[in-house]
Amino acid sequence: MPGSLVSAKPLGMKILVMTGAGVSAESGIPTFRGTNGLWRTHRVEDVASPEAFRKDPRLVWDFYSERRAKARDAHPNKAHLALKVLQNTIGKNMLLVTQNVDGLHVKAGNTDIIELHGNLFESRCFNCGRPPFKDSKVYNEPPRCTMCYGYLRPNIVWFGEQISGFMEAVKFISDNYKDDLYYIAVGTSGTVYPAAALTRIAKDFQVPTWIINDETPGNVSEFTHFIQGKASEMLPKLLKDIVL
Ligand code: BV8
Ligand code: ZN
Repeated sequence: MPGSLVSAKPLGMKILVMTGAGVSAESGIPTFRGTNGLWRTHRVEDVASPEAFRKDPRLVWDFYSERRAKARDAHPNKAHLALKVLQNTIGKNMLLVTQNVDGLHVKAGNTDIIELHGNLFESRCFNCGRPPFKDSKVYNEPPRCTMCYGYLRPNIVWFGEQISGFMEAVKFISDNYKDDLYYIAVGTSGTVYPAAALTRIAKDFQVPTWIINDETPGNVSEFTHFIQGKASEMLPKLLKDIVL
């Protein structure tokens, strides 16, 4: 295990964890850009933007219903569970930020999660301002809003849409960078912005930046430590020094 966090004071440590699709790969959820990635079989512009939805709401709902069904039956793996144990141990000194929409961190029991790109198990109205609501239904055709009869949409942040919670994550870095703060990314190619910008921001605050990834990510130079390997193996090992 190249390096470990054991030098840090476990209980004084603060950790911002940023997860991407790779943390859920071993739970059977396809990633986006890896082998068999979702974007290999679907063009982003056809299924993950408001324009795509306007053009073909049925195609978009087929894409998200299929992912909802898969994620509904998926279970957290050891990487998700290690983050739950970490939160049990250091509580508010940990902030979990995810790009994932699969809900597996919630299933693992983590709370106060920043879901930058929304949540597959919520829907909202594409037309009126009706707030998001819990929805794990799989639809054969695009559902209608009971308030305005417009189309419902998954409560997911599509390309070209503003993400949520990003500034909260930046604030956690600026509030804590002087107090033994670590930034750990897990299973992300660092391709999508502004989520990927968080690594750069942590580095600019001289925070040690770690990544666990099974391949070298495109933004590897922004990390002080790169641990190559599977999230479910490497993350529990990396965290064991803090949690035990
Ligand atoms: C915005 C919801 C503006 C959809 C997602 C040109 C240059 C730079 C940026 C842009 C550009 N053109 C446009 C942009 C902006 C754009 C963007 O970043 N595009 C990229 C593709 C170039 N961003 C946006 O549009 C964002 N919004 O900018 O709005 C704005 C501002 C103000 C006001 C209004 C508007 C919105 C981005 C959000 C898009 N939505 N998700 C859905 O999920 O269906 S993004 C999508 O990518 C997922 O959320 C996913 O999580 C995310 C990032 O991907 P990763 O999680 O990193 O997954 P990936 O497959 O890429 O990588 C997985 C990694 O894991 C791999 O490296 C693999 O090796 C590794 N791995 C696999 N298995 C394992 C593993 N590692 C360890 N263990 C394993 N077992
Ligand atoms: Zn409506």
